Amino acid sequence: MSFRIAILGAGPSGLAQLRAFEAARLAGTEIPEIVCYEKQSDLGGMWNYTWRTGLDAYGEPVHGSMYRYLWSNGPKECLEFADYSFEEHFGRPIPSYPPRAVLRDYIMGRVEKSGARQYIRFNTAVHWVDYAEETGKFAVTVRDLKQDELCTEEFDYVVVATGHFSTPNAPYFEGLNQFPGRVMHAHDFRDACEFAGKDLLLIGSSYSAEDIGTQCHKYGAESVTFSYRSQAMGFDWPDSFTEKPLLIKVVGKTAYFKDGSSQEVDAIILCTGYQHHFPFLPDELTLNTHNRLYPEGLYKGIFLEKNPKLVFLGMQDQYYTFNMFDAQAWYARDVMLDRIILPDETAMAADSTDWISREQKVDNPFQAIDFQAAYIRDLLQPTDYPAFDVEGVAEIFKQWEHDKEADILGYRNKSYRSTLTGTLAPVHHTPWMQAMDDSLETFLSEEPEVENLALD
Ligand code: FAD
Ligand code: NA7
Repeated sequence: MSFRIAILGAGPSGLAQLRAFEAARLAGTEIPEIVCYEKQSDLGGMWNYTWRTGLDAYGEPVHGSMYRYLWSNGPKECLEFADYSFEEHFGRPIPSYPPRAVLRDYIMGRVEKSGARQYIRFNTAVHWVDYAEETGKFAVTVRDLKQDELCTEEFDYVVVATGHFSTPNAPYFEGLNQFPGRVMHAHDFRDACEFAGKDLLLIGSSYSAEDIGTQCHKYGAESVTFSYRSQAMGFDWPDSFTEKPLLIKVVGKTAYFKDGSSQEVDAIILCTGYQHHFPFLPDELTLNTHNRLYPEGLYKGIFLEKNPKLVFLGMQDQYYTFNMFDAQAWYARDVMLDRIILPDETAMAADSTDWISREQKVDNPFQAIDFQAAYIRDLLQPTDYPAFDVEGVAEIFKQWEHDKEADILGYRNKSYRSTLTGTLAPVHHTPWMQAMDDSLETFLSEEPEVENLALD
């Protein structure tokens, strides 16, 4: 086949694109030449843990925002690849909420099985992407980080799969620059043990605040105060947690909130989300959006309407993750293989307007789950991605929401049934609050954890 595709990033989204083409190749279809550029030394994207913060060993921004002791914050049954079940990978059923290393192992397993690794150029950072109207081709400039060499190659399609949870949105609050303790963004948070015995202030009321707050409590923080801009999380928190309206200022170690109350704190963590940031894209090719279910300007949430040969994967706010990236990748593959023909720009914009008006009517998490399920169903319909019960997964997400409301520190002890295999997950040997060791070996062992390793 005479055309070339560049995939930028080898996290779950980029790997989904590689896997989609491999599936077509194995089914006898001739596929284009593919090059996947990945700046890290291995695949897995966000699921690779790094101790580094700031810049990496080569001066590139550190991608990782994950931290030690991170466990899946949703049931694994909701993200299962339709062509590779957890049971197939681990050879037996495993509990519903695995720690990071276990999910990474699962992601790696499908890639190794499919042979997609051969397409990836590791330690290679994408620095610039240009598009030439005259030739209809992209020029992708990358830096080989080990050799410290720039090189440019031409492609017919570019798939941007660089993630959007790496560049912090870090607002300033009066007095932060004089605060006598640690101030950091969630992106740089690595180890909750650092905050044992401390009084913490976390700004934000979404996943990062909830998870970092509960992690710090689990590993010994004295107290956790959340400060919200729009809405409190409203869980039934234990006594050492408080939810306050927005921080107004800090004076010394005292934090002052919008309701006139104040609180002494030792450290401040900005859990204020991330920016979609594409420093390698010129203005006319970039995607400007906040973290939402249907980013504007992307047909099917994938194709840049202004230039649909530029494909974006995984740019949505996410309930569904790995299986949604697959649905997008299979659809994108079929467009690139001319199996699906895109409509003209006006029709694409009209379709997006319709989805965006539906998104605007969403006003609670249950409706958001249904919205994302409908979006995925729409993508799956014309492709040969193996059938999966999208609505069944939505029901698990809704149960998960209820389980969190019932017990924010205990919801990870619950089990759900795989919509692929029909198997109900076994209960983990150690309740999450007592499970201090997040290694793959301990998670997969049959023995309960007896020692409280982290607090020894
Ligand atoms: P990423 O995983 O971010 O991968 C992007 C890849 O692109 C990376 O490998 C990166 O190195 C590479 N890259 C970036 N820029 C360049 C460049 N210029 N040149 C070359 N390569 C580049 N999802 C869940 O389903 N369950 C969870 O429990 C969960 N927890 C999360 C916890 C945290 C703290 C965060 C931040 C996210 C969490 N997520 C979770 C969401 C997670 O982001 C997705 O599961 C998934 O990793 C997104 O895949 P992706 O491939 O789109 O992006
Ligand atoms: P999210 O889900 O995008 O949430 C960002 C939060 O930060 C949200 O509560 C925002 O409040 C809050 N925010 C943003 N800007 C401000 C300012 N200026 N002041 C106060 N609060 C602010 O990001 P997360 O990091 O929680 O989650 C991202 C991913 O990481 C997710 O997939 C997880 O699995 C892990 P708002 O509600 O908009 O008022």
